[in-house]
Amino acid sequence: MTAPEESTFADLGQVLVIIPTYNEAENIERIVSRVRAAVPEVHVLVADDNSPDGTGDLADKLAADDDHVRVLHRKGKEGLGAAYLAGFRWGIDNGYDVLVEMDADGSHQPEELHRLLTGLRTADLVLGSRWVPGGKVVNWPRSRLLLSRGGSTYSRLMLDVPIRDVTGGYRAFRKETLLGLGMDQVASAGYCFQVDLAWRTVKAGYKVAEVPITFVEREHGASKMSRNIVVEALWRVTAWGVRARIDKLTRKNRTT
Ligand SMILES: Nc1nc2c(ncn2[C@@H]2O[C@H](COP(=O)(O)OP(=O)(O)OP(=O)(O)O)[C@@H](O)[C@H]2O)c(=O)[nH]1
Ligand SMILES: [Mg+2]
Repeated sequence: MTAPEESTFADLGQVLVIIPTYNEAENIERIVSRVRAAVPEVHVLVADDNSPDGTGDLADKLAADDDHVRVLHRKGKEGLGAAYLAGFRWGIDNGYDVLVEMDADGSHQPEELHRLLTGLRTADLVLGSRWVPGGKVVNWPRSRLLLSRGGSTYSRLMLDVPIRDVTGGYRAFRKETLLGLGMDQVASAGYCFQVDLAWRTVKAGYKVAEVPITFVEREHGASKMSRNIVVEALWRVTAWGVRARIDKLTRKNRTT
């Protein structure tokens, strides 16, 4: 006889961990089983963009053997942001209360998920953070470290958001936060998707908390990071920041 499943985070409601995938055949089985082992009560949604390497089929096999695993098959590669938005909508429509973002490549360790969920008891959005005390990055070259820290600092100053790791993608949202931040107006698809969501959450007045994580560089599979993605993100964050400053000045002039 198996013991009844112990529910540690029942007070938060039903939790869905969304894992977007594009060519993650080498990683998908391992990451899903790590999530299931780390917090057995959560459900997993793999949001696959019709990966040519067969990730979607592997995910279907996992779903066939485990009723806590589901797969959202999408037409083709549309970027991580679009996959998350589709996953959030699917989760909300299917009655989930907490939506978690997690990469497939092992950078976001399922064994640290309990930290994010614990943080969500007193916050509306919890960010797994590399740049708060206790947070760290394992196996990154200096160039990537500088890029990530620099990108986060630039976004924080430009957009005036009090968050140390604003580009990170290991996050837990309450459903109400996603509904209240104007999810349907988010157009960013790539790297600045995370900055966009965090900024909207702060602007909408929600409480954001950061918990330390150890981010581990991917061991298997290819990176989807490119120079174009970085340039696009930099450009967008700059445009958002400049627009926000102009709006602020215009409002001030109107009232004086
Ligand atoms: N569904 C979907 N998932 C994507 C897409 N692009 C990236 N992903 C997934 O999003 C997650 C993050 O992508 P990564 O390639 O790890 O990006 P990164 O962490 O910035 O870069 P590396 O870790 O260096 O590869 C992974 O699970 C990817 O498979 C996409 O267009 N569609
Ligand atoms: Mg990665």
